[in-house]
Amino acid sequence: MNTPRSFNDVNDLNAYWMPFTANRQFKSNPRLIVGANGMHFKLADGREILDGTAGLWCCNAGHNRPRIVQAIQRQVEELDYSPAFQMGHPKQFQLADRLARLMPGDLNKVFFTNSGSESVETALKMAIAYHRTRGEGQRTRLIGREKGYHGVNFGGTAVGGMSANRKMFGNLVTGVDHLRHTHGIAENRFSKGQPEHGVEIADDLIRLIELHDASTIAAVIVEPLAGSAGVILPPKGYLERLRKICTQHGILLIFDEVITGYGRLGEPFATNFFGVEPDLVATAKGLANGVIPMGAVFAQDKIYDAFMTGPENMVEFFHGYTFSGNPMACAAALGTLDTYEEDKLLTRASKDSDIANYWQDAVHSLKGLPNVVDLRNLGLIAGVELKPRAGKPGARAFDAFLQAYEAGLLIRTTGDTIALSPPLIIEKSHIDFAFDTIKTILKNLR
Ligand code: PXG
Repeated sequence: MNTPRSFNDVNDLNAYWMPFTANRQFKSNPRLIVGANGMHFKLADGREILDGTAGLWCCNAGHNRPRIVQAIQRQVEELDYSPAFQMGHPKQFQLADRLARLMPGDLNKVFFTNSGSESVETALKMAIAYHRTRGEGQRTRLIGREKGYHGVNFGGTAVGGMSANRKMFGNLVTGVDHLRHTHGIAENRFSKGQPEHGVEIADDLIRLIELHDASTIAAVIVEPLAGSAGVILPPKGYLERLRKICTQHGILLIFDEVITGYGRLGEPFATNFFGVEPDLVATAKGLANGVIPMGAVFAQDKIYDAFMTGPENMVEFFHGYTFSGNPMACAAALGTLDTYEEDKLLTRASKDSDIANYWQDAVHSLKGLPNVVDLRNLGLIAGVELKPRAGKPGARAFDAFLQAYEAGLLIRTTGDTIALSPPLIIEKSHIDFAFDTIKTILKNLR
């Protein structure tokens, strides 16, 4: 097979419209990945770079893990595809069962999708339909949060709260309102782990209930920890308070765990980590280690049961995807769960573990460097917030991204925040390299 090793022919770059990418800038100076192994990507020029972002928060077990590769190879020879509707194959049931066992509480029903965006749409539709099945069809309103990111489909864009993602796309889904975000509370700057201040922001939900009346609200959706908008942590007690208000008013609580799921916080899910059980959980990314697109929505038993009422020959939930639970994705996810289990990855960065403490110390060692205005961390996540250049938001952090790439480290930037979310197999030597590299860059970045 002919693996392209360079971008010699400029015309080659024209056809591909790249997602969430500055296309013209990229194509003028492309960055091509041709291989990966463990903690590293291999570039077209032969260099290796440390993966500080687990791909896009998804390769939690690191790259090219043998169990996952073999699981897919075996599957493709055995059963390539089976129809997702009115037919099943064994691995769907095995996988759902294993996942339900990982998730705490009553979140025992699992619906498969192909991405985080699809998981979000699925959860939102489940919430609205659930109320209708119970005779509360007037509960259609969805509440999201400012700075929230719930993927790019219409429902997720509507409940999301990043204006760049919303402003081009018209009215989106109507009947949506937003809580305020919890970013930028001055007293929380440079907090280690969960910040102390801001629990009262959860009371925004009471304000929205007073405005719209609880009887019109189907669900509240939040990321337990917001990744895309720049690593925004929930203040202590905040998620607990949201849960309490939702319960009091018959509103479903949806956690979007697309980035927090599968060990990112040192527990299988943020639901475990924070000890707060939502009614629905949207996941994707780490489920199949980013190797094959896959998502899963977890629903409490009571939600599934509410649908199981009509004639038994009738479809109960008119929703699903051609590739829901497809054999290759299920095989990859089962191989992923085996890998997580064997390497104990889902709890590797648990609170006060050696690696979580080392990570936290490394993050906060950046305090005092030029333009660093806040540092945030939880589990194996870090947010390094830089002061924006006057009139050029995002430019300083993007320069840091380019310099890090040249120096052998892959980071993500959103606005002027550097976000780090490495594979959970990271060792101390990698952490040293990543933060030494960032330190050198920040010392000299203008
Ligand atoms: N919800 C959340 C919380 C996410 O972070 C999605 C939904 C959508 O998932 P899909 O699989 O449809 O992309 C996401 C995706 C970043 C970054 O660097 C984050 C995401 C995707 C790409 C980059 O912050 N999150």
